[in-house]
Amino acid sequence: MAANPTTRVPGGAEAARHGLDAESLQRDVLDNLVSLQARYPAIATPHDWYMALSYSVRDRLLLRWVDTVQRYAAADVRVACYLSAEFLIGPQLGNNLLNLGIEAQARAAMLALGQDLDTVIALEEEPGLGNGGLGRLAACYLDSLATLQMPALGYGIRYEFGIFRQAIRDGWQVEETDKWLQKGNPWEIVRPDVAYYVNFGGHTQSATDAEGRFRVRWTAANQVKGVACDTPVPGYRVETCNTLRLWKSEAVESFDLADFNVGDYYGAVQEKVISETLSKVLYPNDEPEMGKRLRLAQQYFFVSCSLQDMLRLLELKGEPIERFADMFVAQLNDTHPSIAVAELMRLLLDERGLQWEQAWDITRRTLAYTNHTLLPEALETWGLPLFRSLLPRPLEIIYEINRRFLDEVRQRHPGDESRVARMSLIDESGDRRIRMAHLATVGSHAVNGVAALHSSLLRETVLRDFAELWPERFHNVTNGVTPRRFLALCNPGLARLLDETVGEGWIADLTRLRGLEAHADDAAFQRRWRAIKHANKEVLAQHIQSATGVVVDPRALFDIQVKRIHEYKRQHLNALYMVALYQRLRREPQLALAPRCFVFGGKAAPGYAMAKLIIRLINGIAEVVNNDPAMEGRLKVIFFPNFNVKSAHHIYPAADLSEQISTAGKEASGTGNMKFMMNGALTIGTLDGANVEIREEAGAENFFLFGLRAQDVERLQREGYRPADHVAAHDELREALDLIASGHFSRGESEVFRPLVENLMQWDHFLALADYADYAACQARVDAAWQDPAGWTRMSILNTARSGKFSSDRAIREYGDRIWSLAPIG
Ligand code: GPU
Repeated sequence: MAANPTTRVPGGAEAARHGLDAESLQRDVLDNLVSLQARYPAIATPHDWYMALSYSVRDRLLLRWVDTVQRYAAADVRVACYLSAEFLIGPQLGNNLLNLGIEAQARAAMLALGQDLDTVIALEEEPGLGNGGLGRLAACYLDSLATLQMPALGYGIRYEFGIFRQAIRDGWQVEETDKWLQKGNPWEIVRPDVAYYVNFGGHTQSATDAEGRFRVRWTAANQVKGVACDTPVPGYRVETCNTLRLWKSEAVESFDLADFNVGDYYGAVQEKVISETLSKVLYPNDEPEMGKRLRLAQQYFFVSCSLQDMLRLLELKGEPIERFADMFVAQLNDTHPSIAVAELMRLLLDERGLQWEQAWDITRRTLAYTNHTLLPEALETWGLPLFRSLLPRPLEIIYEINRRFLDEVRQRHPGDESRVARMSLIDESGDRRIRMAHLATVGSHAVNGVAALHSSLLRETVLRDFAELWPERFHNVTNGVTPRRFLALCNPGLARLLDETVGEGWIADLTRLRGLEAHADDAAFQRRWRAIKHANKEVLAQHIQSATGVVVDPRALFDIQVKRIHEYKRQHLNALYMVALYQRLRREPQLALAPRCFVFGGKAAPGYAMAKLIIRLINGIAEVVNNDPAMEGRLKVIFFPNFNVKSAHHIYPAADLSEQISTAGKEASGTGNMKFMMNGALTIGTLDGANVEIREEAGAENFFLFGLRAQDVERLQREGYRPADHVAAHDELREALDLIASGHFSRGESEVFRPLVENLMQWDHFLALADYADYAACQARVDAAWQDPAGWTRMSILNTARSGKFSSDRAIREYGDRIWSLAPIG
């Protein structure tokens, strides 16, 4: 953890008053051990100690938490609500100690109790409430919102089972249930009194109310209750402690009782089972949509609860409904919460009796939409029959929004019916479907992409017509990651050196890392830099050995690709290169190549066969390479199982090379690329997503660039791409594919990888073969650069020094200034 936190917190009497000193912590841990875990030290399990310490830390957050909530309720300020189906928050204990500045005190307290703090921290179950980048981004943004003391709330779903645990058996991914709540969650406070009802199914009726106004009544077939489960989100060394509010579904008792009374006990239980299923499990698909009924129900459930909660908070603030948009802004994290457009309209029209124009004005001023993908297969749409059966009233509202919107389009472009069809909220080309990205765009005052390139492509392709109609609504906010978790917490060795070199201020102002540049060529500083990296690699080597049994040498170049497994991210391009290297080394054992350790990590969606086959391939290559004596000291291949936030803490700090090799134009931003850069890894990458800006910041000479550009990719695919031509033109590539097809990496079974090889030879949708030659050439430049340690270390230092832009603090300031009109209240 960052150096000497004792200097950053109140000391002596001041600390004792806040209960932040080691002695009072020790006392409370003991108390909690008895009063909450019902255990004495002599019989306490390590997990009991974890719980006792976590409760003690949570207690120390409570005062700030309550104060912060009160401040927001009282102040005439706008609150940012971040609506997201995923929050991949990662383990909490270490992070909360860091942000409170009491890590040293906790260490001393635990030591006095005979416990090792790091061991206790390592026991925390990962709250895996997200799939990958999108969910982790939401968590980084919560950390920055609190640190910048901006009034904010995160709203999402409290999944009982998060993302599955990945095990590897015979080289294949096997999914295991994630029972993260089994031993209890000390960070969560359930609030049975903060609960809302959500309608599903049934029918609507229109009638005139007592005042003679037209009103619609939705008679639901089923109601589900959402109960708030709150997690504190403390800022870094500030008084602010924001809230992550996740909704858990419960059965509505009155429904059960009614059925029970008429004797339908099993019917009542059945009803209960359905409503309690709603927040049971996170859908494990990253990007491709799956069109499942329960998924739509989850989305509507958490959006409706969140909007109802905002309306209740408005009342608590004593503000009239007309002021809703002045008091709240809701950021939609991709289209998953985009049903908010229809639901906010419904609440304002049907429940509050507002007129359409006023309700629409409030809705649009409240909502803003972030797009996270251009991949057509990932753009959410819902078939009308499914949508109607689940959400009849929201569907009517969507029809009316669409009618009014298309009138506007027709007025602007008379006679241009193909434009009307393109822009409609309903896709009428096949079976009729609702286009959620269009709904989100029409219902928002701001739309943004997540990296400069992505935002341009968004304006030029997927949302082109909309950008033409409302150019002023379109923005870019390049993603960022929190330097607290992804540098200070996970890389304590480097954090100490940074403190010493540029001062401790870097943790809350990452641009201060620029101060490292002056030391980039200093031989003594370089030695310390390398020693830290080496120590981090030793730690990762230990974890690799315990997870896979394979021993790796920390002196090798650690070449790492960790992220979800996807064809567009091209783990298979990396795999092809490993096979080629293996072949070269087999043929020419004396070849002067730097020893490399390739490390992969990442989950495949359970239904994504090709991604699972890529995992099998990497493990197949690993098995052959790691057991070949001729490869000893030259080449190692590791598939690190169950990549998650917890294991990420050991992986980013140990990387020499960061693989960011997606097909240009396909990765919206990437955020792993930023975490690697901060920790001093050099990037090998395409001009895709935030790589473009990473290269700009680092300097082209400190980045290994290869591959087709986005416009080349587009042209090649338009003109007809022929993967076989690239194979014919490149012996090494052909031999690598042949070796894979031969069964060499599948214990002689040549059938195993056939679908993968055939797919590449015939289609290669993501142009891995077209980029292969340039990738291999670029890897040769990496090899040469590695042979010069001083030059490499200089580049590594400059990458960290110039990573300031990629702090989520910068990103959140941009959202605050450009999209939310929201200022910190310190
Ligand atoms: N992303 Br859409 C996800 O992780 N899941 C999704 O469902 C969608 C996008 C990612 C993008 O792939 C990645 O490029 C980006 O950095 C991240 O969202 C955060 O913006």
